[in-house]
Amino acid sequence: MTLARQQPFASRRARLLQHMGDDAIAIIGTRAEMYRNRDADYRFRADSSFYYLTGFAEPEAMAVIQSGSEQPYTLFCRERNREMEIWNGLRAGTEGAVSQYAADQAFTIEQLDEQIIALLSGKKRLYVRLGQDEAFDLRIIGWLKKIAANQRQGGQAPIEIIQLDSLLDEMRLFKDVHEIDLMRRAAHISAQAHVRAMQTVKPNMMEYALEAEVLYVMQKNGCQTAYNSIVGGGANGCILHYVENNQTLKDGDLVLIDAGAELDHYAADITRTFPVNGTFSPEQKALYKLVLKAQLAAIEATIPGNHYRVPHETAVKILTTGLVELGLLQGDVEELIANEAYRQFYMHGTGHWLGMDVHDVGSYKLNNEWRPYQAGMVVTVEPGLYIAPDDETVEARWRGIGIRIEDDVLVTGSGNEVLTKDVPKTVEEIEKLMGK
Ligand SMILES: [Mn+2]
Repeated sequence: MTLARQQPFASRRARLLQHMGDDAIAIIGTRAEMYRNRDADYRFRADSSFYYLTGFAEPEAMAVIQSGSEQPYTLFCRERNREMEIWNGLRAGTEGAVSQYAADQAFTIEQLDEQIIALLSGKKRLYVRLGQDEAFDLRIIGWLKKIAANQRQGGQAPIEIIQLDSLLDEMRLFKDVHEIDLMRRAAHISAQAHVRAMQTVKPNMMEYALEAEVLYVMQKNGCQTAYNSIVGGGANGCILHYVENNQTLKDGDLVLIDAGAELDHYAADITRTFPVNGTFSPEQKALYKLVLKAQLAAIEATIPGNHYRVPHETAVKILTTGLVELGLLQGDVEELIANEAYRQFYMHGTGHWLGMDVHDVGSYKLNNEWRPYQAGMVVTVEPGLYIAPDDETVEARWRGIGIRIEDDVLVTGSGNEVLTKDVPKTVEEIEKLMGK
């Protein structure tokens, strides 16, 4: 990373410092590599909030940000080590932490315990992430004890300890221009991946083979998957978190793909459902059009002025009305909504915040009320219908159909922008793309 690329991270650190106020210090780390089995590691991925503030993607690092100092940003990281770098790749080291990552000063991660005492002493407020990593919680307590033991030598431990995530989550909820640019690109690459899946699917293909087509586009464009992909044919589409992806895709079934790319720590999250043989059956088409109608209306409701839950309420109303019209539910629509009868077929919410994490941080309520949409928020809109294969309350022809349609929506000052618009979703567009 060059210093110029540090600009978005530096401005986030400056904003965090403003929120923290005087005499405050924040400490945030990113974990070590994790073993997958024996001596093979999982691919490392930096902690989202740590990366958000630092742009530093190596394992085993700790950022300390303090107000009222000439050197507000200290980075602790792994030191350079010729032998380790030959085996495991280059490291920035303490010198790179300053020259490439704009740290005001840097120490090795091994020096953390000795250096942190001086940094903490005299600060009134300590912002940390508590309750997620017990070893780290204990380490903080150890530091505080050490300062307390030095009181007669003038040591002053912080008086208040505050959850750092309460500040960072709120900052991360509102995407800056740098983040929006990355999310647009992640969304576009993910859309292309879904297009490829529609173009390559064939009856008797394995679900994992179709998954490979999706992953191919992501990886070819420099992305990872943001989460484990769901590729479910037929009734597997009714299993909300189906990830086995090891069954045969059958002629006449739909396939549901929920897959999104992660580009430079930013996620996309798209679901499309389409016929394995390229043509929707009448029942599939009826349910699909209903889900699409609900999704389009929910997207339209994802605008400033509406609160978080309006798109969900909009989708539930349309789905319930449609289910009554198709004969899958019987009774009065208002009553079916009030007693949540629709949950037999639609049992999840209509969306979630999206950003560095696929289920991104940020509160959904303020003062116990659903919060309003505001410019810079990104949310998924993903209604679905899932008719269980053994549901004897409906005619046999509906059973085993699972449909979800999901797009990523950026709320703007005047409305919204669908980031994932480059993958088709009407029946006509899909059938045309699939060559029918
Ligand atoms: Mn989602």
